[in-house]
Amino acid sequence: MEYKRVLTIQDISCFGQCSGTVAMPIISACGHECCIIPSAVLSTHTGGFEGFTFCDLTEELPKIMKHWQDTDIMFDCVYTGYLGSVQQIKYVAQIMGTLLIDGGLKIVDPAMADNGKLYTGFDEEYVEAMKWLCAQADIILPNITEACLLTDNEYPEKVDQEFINKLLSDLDELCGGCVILTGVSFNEGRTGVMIYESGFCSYYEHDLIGEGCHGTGDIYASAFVGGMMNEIGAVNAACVAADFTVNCIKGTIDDEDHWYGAKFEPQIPTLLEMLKESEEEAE
Ligand code: PXL
Repeated sequence: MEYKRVLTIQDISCFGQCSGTVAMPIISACGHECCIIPSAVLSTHTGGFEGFTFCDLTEELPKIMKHWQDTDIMFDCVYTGYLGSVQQIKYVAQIMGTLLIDGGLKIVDPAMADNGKLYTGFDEEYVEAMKWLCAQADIILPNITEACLLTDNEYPEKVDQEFINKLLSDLDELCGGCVILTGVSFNEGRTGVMIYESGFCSYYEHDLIGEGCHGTGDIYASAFVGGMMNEIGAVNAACVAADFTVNCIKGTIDDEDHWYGAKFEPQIPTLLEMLKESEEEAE
């Protein structure tokens, strides 16, 4: 396995196990250098805490990019998560165009909504900008809510195969690369991930545990990026990331005091085992 250099661009929520504080340890544990451009620093994430602090770092983005450009610091992959504004999305596109090596991978998690609702602070203009960024990506990782927003489909109470096919085809039209659609549930107590790549579709179903934990989208996307950097392919990376995320939720769900995030750290050894197995199979 080649050692890769990944750049993640997203916020650092200092407490709450999401975004940057999840991406860096997981990608590093997968064996790769993980650098960050923090888009903002918050005292906690916005999902359930009151009175959190927020320090916007938008205008740092082009400055950091310029310094790295002058220093010849380049990346094998840029992975973006939660971004705070339309201006940040524009800067991210510039960074991808400037700091990625030839053939480098653009992975966009359009982290902006869940359970039929946009996160606090996002609006229609932001959704339009995210559509524009996804159109430039090699791989996008929306959940069903984000996928509906990106394709102007109404968020359904329940999905069926026909709706998922339409959503995937609309997403393919938007992105043209690989689509990893998460939270696709056809059966009670089960959920899964759809992987759509070069006209082929695969579905990986797994247990649905509880009502979902905060930050699990970031855990999933980070493990997926780790898998892609280990060159196990999008389908294997999507399956390994799903199993890892389920393990993280299982290890957290009984601890009521840990409502704000998922305990991913104790599961890292199993992630590495699953990656190793996948790598060996891929050889
Ligand atoms: O996990 C997504 C996320 C990331 N960063 C911040 C958030 C959220 C979700 O609410 O509030 C600041």
